[in-house]
Amino acid sequence: MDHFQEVIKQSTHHPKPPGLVLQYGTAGFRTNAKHLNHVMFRMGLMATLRSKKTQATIGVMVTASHNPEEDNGVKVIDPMGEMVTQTWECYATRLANAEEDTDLVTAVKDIIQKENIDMSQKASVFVGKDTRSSSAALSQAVLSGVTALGGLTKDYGLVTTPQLHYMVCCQNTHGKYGEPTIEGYYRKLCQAFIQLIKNASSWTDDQKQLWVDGANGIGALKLREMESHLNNKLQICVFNDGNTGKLNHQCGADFVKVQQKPPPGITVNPDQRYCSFDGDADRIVYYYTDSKGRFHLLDGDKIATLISTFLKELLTQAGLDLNMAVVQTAYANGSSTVYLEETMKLIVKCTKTGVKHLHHAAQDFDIGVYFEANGHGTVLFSKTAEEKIQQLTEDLNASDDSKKAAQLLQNTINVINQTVGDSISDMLLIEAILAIKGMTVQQWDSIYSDLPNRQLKVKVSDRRVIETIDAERRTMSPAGLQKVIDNLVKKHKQGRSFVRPSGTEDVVRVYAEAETQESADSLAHEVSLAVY
Ligand code: 16G
Ligand code: ZN
Repeated sequence: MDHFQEVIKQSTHHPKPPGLVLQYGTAGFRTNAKHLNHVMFRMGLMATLRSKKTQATIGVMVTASHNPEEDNGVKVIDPMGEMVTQTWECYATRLANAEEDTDLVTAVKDIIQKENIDMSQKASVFVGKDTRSSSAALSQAVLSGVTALGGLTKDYGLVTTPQLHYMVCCQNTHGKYGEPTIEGYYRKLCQAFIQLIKNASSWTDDQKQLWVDGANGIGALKLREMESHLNNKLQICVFNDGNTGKLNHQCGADFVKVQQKPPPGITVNPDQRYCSFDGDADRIVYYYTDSKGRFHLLDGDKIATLISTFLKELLTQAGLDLNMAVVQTAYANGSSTVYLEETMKLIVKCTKTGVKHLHHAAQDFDIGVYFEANGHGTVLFSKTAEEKIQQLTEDLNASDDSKKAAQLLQNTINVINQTVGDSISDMLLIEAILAIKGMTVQQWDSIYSDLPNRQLKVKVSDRRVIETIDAERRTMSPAGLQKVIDNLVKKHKQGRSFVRPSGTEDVVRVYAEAETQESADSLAHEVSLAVY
């Protein structure tokens, strides 16, 4: 068959380093960029097959998110803008590790047969890349893979990960979700933002100002592109904009969250709002320093709390009977869970780490707010929820109050990127909520107080011996480990701890929280000794 000959021919330009074994992990493939050319070509092949199978456009994003500049990676995006399904993750791993040309063709044929793919179907693949120096060549390799199997490509060039998810969803919903262009994305989000804050108590010029750490990456670039669409309603001051600094180096959401401090080199003034994006702009955390110079982090848990509180108030005001839940992972600060369940009376679900798990769980509700503590998250609205909200905005018999609430809900739907966590979209929603509520970042922070916590990593000979259950909150093996952890936890007031093998690094992660920082630190230390 022509296609397979073409695959073999083109594949010689993207040779696989012999013996190299990679796995499609929590967020795709991720490793040093020099090992990835063949993987990119093969993901181009896979996306084409997936497109033929689903008869829809598929996305391929070249990025390694918050990893260092010398790494790169790739994520495959399914028709509705979500992460590719699990069965296809296995195909991805198989394709990436196929040793030579014939093995590669066998792997391709296996997928065609298992999935019963009609190869005469058309295929269409959208490709995007982040600002890494290796991304240009790697995204070319993806494009070659698509072409080798006769697929059509659209190269979006430099985009954030969530922008590419958005384009794929727009394309496959025939414009119902929006226009599949960068301009269309800015227009939709910014118009919704402007509508949201239309009746907000007026912000002073100072309050309109938001300082954004662009992680020296794509987010910074895209914020600048978006600026003109905001009609000066928000003044975004970007630092770590990539002009001098290195991508993700001493900056970005991951740095700020893990180090619990602002990126060096900027003066964090009290009473100003700051936020940090990560390298592909799908995560966001906020922070400020108080008058005593103490640093305060508002992570994904605080963001989920702000958003779900806002939405719950609107639902009550609108008189809409829609169920809402907040989805978290084991990393969610214990105080946030207690606050959401006991004070807000919201349903709280806990899933395994990794966006796809949270996303999936959030789909079970009319409104599902999901956030990982690290700042990745969004809000999902069911079709029913969207319809009921829409109807209420048009209901001639509805009270002004409930109509106003419905209108705000409608604009919230439009400002949020429902396909995946999105720094830009989350930022606009958070800014709008603060403006509408006339809330300062300090007031937001004081909704509840985080329990002191500590994260550690432990290097072990084989991290896979650790098996977890109960959304990673408990270990099942090695035998006896959980009992030891339980006994250690008992020694600390408000203590909680868990361990899990990382999905992105060859380490075991340890999390501990307790009443005081000292206690959290020693609990984390004791548990890591038990793992070692
Ligand atoms: C990936 C995940 C992120 C998760 C992290 C955990 C996506 C898009 N990203 O970056 O959600 O928090 O992995 O890493 O799913 P770990 O397994 O090394 O702790
Ligand atoms: Zn990211």
